[in-house]
Formats: sequence, structure tokens, C-alpha cells
Amino acid sequence: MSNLTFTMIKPDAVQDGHIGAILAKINEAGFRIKAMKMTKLSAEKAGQFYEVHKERPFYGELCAFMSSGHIVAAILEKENAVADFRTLIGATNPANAEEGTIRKMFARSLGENAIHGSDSDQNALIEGSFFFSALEQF
Ligand code: IDP
Ligand code: MG
Repeated sequence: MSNLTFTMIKPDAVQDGHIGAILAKINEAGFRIKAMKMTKLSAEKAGQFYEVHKERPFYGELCAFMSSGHIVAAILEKENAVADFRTLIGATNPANAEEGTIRKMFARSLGENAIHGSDSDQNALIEGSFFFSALEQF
């Protein structure tokens, strides 16, 4: 099992001024930041990142949203990183997310839900290398 996951603070949470509060929760939960940058996805790059969802009805909306503003991308390290981070961020729809989770606290809606977390060890590596070269990982 890998001890890495990948996250993005999404454009809604960046625009709403939640970068600091979200990073504090990530730190408090025991994750170490292995790589981090603020950047902006083109619509094409967002489409590549979310290619796995391209047949879903919300794909166009998702790519437009994810390229609408700045994001903060990071690789995080912790024992059991993927599962523990999914617990920390909460359900995809903030209406269904547990109290105290990042999505419950900071998301606007199902689509604009504040934060991404990888769903498997394999995807964590693929997603991390989408944003960061080996030289940018510490
Ligand atoms: P996840 O981010 O919790 O893993 P996924 O099912 O992988 O959820 O969906 C990826 C992203 O697509 C979600 O985080 C959300 O931003 C968006 N999304 C998912 N379902 C919908 C929907 O029904 N309408 C609009 N956007 C959605
Ligand atoms: Mg997902």
C-alpha cells in the first residue's frame, strides 16, 4: 500500500478565501506536504485530468468549473493516505458530508465542492505526476 495521495483545492474554495483554513485542517490531520503549487488549469488540461468521467453528464460542467480559476495542487504523505484523506474531505455532495469535514465546512455545492482527493493509490501516483515532476517532490 502506498502512503501518498493527491489533492486540489478547487476554484470555489480558492475564490472564497479558504486556502489557509483548508491547509490547516490537512496539517492537523497529520498529512505531510510532499509537493504543492498554485496554478490554473486550461479547459483542455482539466479535460485530461478528469478523462475518466468523460461519459458522465456533468463532465462539461466539471471541466469548465475546474478551469474557471486558480487551484492549489498538492501531493500529501501519511500512513493510509488515500482513505484517511477521503474521510477528512467528506462525501462528494457537501449536503451528505459529515460535520467537520472539509467539504461540509467549505464547499458551495455538489459540483463546486472545494477539494479533490484521489480514490486509489494508483490514481494518486497518476494524478500527482500530472502536476509535479520528480524534482518537485520532496
Ligand atoms: P469525488 O470528487 O468525491 O471523487 P467523483 O464522482 O469522482 O467525486 O466526481 C468528480 C467531481 O465531479 C466531484 O468532486 C464534483 O466536483 C463533480 N461532480 C460529481 N458528481 C456531479 C454531479 O452530479 N453534478 C455536477 N458535478 C458533479
Ligand atoms: Mg473521484
